[in-house]
Amino acid sequence: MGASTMAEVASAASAGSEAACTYFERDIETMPREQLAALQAQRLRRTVGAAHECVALHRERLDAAGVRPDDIRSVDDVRQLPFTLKSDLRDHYPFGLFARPLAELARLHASSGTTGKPTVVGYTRTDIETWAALMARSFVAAGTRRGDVVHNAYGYGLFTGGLGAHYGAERMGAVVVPMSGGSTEKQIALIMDFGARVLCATPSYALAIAEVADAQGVDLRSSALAVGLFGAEPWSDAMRTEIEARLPIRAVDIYGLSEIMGPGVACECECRAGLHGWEDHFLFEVIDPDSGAAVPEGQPGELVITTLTKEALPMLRYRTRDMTRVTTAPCDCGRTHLRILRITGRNDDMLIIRGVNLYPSQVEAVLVGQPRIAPHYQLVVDRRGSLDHVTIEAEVLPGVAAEDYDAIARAVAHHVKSLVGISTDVVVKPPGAIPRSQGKAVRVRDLRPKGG
Ligand code: DLL
Repeated sequence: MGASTMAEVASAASAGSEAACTYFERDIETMPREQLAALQAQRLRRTVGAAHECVALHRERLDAAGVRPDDIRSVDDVRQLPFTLKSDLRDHYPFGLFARPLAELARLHASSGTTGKPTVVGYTRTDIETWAALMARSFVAAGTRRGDVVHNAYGYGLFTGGLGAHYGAERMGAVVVPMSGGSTEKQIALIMDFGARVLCATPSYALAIAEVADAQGVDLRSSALAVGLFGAEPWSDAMRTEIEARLPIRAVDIYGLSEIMGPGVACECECRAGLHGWEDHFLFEVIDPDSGAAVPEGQPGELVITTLTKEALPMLRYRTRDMTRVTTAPCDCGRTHLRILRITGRNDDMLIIRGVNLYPSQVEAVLVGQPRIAPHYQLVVDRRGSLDHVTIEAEVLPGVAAEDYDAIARAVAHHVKSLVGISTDVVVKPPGAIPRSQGKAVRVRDLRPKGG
């Protein structure tokens, strides 16, 4: 960060200002879009060149498609490039897509899927520095200021959440508490004792923290907490409202994935009108997941990301499987980088129930905020005859009488039918019956026969 931007962050902090327009790297974050596109084109050409030169899989595919790095002249030329899939990483486990020899790397992370080998990602020292700067940018956009105590409850380890948030918070001048997930009672004591102003956690774990605090009689509403950077799993606006009712926090959405970098690929600013995708380092596209064709701006589709500066693991048109919409319309914060609207869910998590597409987050939006229902739920999917069927397992708030469960279940089924358009069974359970997460919540239990 240049001296001038450091001074900007510092002055906002010392004035105790709530200024909506504080940047980490003002010139880049507010760069005119034509200039941004020119920078992207130049970086894209370089990335394609490195991928072609150093990664056999990319070279084979680029050659087969007849694309040479010199053919890349504008950002639109990205459409000539072949897609990269998660299975490509698995098929070339562990290091087959790396563009640098292992000895030139500074760090490895990995994410374990539900099946098969983990996906391994690598970073050079420069990659780690870029990641820290983009996370720092995200922290500042979200409302974190120098000197804030950042309580980091993202898991440390192979998961990118913990270390990604850690380095970013340090980079922008915050004081990090490297808590990781779990030990919820201790988390609460330290949030109170250390005066944390910023909480980093999955949204489901933030709620679990609030719930345990209530049970312990600790009033987190009187804590110094003010900002939450929540991500790593889909969550609804209803969940945001619920978290903000239980914690004295402005809940901000942060997005990322290990294959592209980790947290900090995109983050909401204080306007909270979509997540700014950091376009000087990534090229974002939204495509029709079936045809692969670009969808018009503002239309829903699958997010595809090309890295523009990654050294160790350049990614060409990575199919994220995340469904969203984007807008390049100006944001009130002054940042020019496009905004990704809330991720509705992963393509893989979409259920097709008697012909109707259903994401768990749609059920969440109906469930959360219903009277007498707690914000914890799971969807159980099974097959009845040739049809898929969903049972919603929901949980009541403490103090609800057991004889009311049936009436509550009928009311929930009715709301889901009228708002989402599918018939479900609803099973209402007593408080605490739905498992709580310390990281990414498990929202779907799929009992359908495999391969069918
Ligand atoms: O979850 C990185 C991360 C850590 C992001 C902490 C934000 C905060 P992975 O484990 O590789 O990386 O999982 C990436 O999680 O493709 C999405 O499906 C989902 N995801 C991440 N952030 C969000 C979000 C991290 N804000 C996968 N909203 C992604 C919805 C999200 N889904």
